[in-house]
Amino acid sequence: MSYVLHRCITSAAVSLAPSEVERVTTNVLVVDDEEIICTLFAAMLSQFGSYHVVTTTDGRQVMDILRREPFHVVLLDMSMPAISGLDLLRQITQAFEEVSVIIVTGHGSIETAVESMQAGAADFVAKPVPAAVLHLRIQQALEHARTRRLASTDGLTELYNHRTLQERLAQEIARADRYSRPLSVLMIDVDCFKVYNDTYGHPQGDIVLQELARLLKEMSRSSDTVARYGGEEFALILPETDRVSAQKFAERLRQQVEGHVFPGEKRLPGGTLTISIGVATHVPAGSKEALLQAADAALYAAKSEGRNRVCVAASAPDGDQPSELPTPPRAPASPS
Ligand code: GH3
Ligand code: MG
Ligand code: MG
Repeated sequence: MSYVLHRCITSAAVSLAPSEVERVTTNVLVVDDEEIICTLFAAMLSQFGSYHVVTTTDGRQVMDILRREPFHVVLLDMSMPAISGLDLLRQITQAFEEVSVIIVTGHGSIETAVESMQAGAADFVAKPVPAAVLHLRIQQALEHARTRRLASTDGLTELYNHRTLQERLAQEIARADRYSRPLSVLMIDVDCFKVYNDTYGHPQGDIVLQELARLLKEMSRSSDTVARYGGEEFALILPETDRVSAQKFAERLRQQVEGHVFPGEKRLPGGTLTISIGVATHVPAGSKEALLQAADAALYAAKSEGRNRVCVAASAPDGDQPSELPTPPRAPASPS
């Protein structure tokens, strides 16, 4: 059998550090073409706190397993017959940035270690590895991932923060230019949010921002970047999305928020909480700043035209004017 589930949830055998206590169970996927190593690692981890271990001897199954179930850590063998450990590592880190991959190999060299760390591995350990060291390295990788998550996300909404938005946008623009693919950006601002805060207080306003963030995330594709730009402003990066599709998607978002019942919204102007959205589409070789500026100008237009509406930036690469809006559909949101 190449895909085995080892449930290693035991009572804590060691005293747990705070970050370990927070995480009730750590899901670990062990990938090694030798069945004995898989069994050994599962047995080793069963000694320490709560690990839920799944093993596979077939590297080609890894991406499917990761799509089916969330894992915190992958222990990845470097040399397997069916697939290169390095290729698999790249695939995992690209598709699942929240997963920490620890490379485990019997043929460790400095070059391989460097190469795998450059490809996004969280750590590199040589076989044979004592159980206590394996446990420690996993805990360090988790702590590192937690720090990275804190640095890249916004504390209130848990969306990406402004810095991550800028980094992602630069990457997506480079990708769009390299492959001549469409790319759009939405700038979103809550309408009359000051009134809401003045009426119910900031803590209640915070709850609305969290709820709104959840809606935005829920309606986006897993390949979209959903970020809090600042205050009550959000920004979305939509790869593979041209101007017309971005406009349709923005209109769907606007309607969803308008229809959603937020607590106390009756006392807002219009009796419901709404958002305004500016849409801009990347022009080949255009800059990140120009794209954000265009989306911001469109948002400003949406505000001045009365709020609770979508405005599209004037410049478009193909000169194709968006037509009247029948609603949806972009492709449905895929689970992230
Ligand atoms: P407009 O329709 O023109 O956007 O009006 P507005 O009232 O939303 O805009 P304005 O810029 O006047 O006010 C923004 C409000 O958003 C005021 C500010 O206190 C609130 N805000 C910004 N960040 C937060 C936050 O983190 N939590 C809460 N509760 N409120 C916030
Ligand atoms: Mg506002
Ligand atoms: Mg604002």
